[in-house]
Amino acid sequence: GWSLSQLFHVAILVSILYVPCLGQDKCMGAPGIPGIPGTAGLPGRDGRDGVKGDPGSPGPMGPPNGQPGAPGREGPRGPQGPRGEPGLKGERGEPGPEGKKEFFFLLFLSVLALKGLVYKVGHKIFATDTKLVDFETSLKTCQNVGGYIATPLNKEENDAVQGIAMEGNQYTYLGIMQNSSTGTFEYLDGTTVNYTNWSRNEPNGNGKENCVEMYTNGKWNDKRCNENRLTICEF
Ligand SMILES: *[C@@H]1O[C@H](CO)[C@@H](O)[C@H](O)[C@H]1NC(C)=O
Ligand SMILES: *[C@@H]1O[C@H](CO)[C@@H](O)[C@H](O)[C@H]1NC(C)=O
Ligand SMILES: *[C@@H]1O[C@H](CO)[C@@H](O)[C@H](O)[C@H]1NC(C)=O
Ligand SMILES: [Ca+2]
Repeated sequence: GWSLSQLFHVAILVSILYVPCLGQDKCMGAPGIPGIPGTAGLPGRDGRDGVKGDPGSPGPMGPPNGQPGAPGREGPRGPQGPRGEPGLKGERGEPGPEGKKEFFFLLFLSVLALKGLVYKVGHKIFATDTKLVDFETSLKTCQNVGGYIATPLNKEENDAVQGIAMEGNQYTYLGIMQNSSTGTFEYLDGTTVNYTNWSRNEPNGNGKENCVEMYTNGKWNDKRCNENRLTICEF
């Protein structure tokens, strides 16, 4: 049987274990005895490389008569030096194809200007070489000097061409032709004329006079293309 003192000890033990838990839903047990430490784990992986260290101090000076070291790196660009003396003038080059054309054009013009055979109207310059040739030859002469056979597009230009024709007292062919299939008079690029100054009863060629000449009074006449007429070019 239980002695009174044994019961008393049990009561104390029960009160130590349970009284602190009175009124609580859960009750923490008493902490257990710490376990024995585990055995050491496997060694960890190597860490990342550390930052580069400072360069070391220069080594001791080599022995005398040693080899010179390699040249150092190029330094920064220096300031600009003073301007050099100008070089000798080069030989004059051959004129290019355009320059040649321009040269002959200017020569042509200056000779004609002296003779009073050049007229300037707006952006156009009209000039003659004073030669009397057929339509085809006039056309080629003007092309060869970088121009175009005279083609008056308004009264002012017509007056300028007339001035030259009157000065030379010759008729001149214009840059206008009759279209043989349609019968209309066209500029040489094929567009229909939008300015004319036909003489009375002209054109009257009925398709047989495909070129256009200007009289010394400035009026126009349709004419065969093989007559000799004063060449007047425009530029
Ligand atoms: C004549 O006019 C027609 C129609 O506009 C055109 O197709 C033809 O090229 C012209 N001919 C000439 C020689 O200009
Ligand atoms: C005729 O047309 C040309 C362009 O093709 C223009 O320069 C000229 O001023 C025109 N003339 C008239 C009288 O409309
Ligand atoms: C026709 O030409 C003459 C001479 O250049 C000029 O006096 C006249 O005004 C011109 N007519 C027209 C419509 O351009
Ligand atoms: Ca005619």
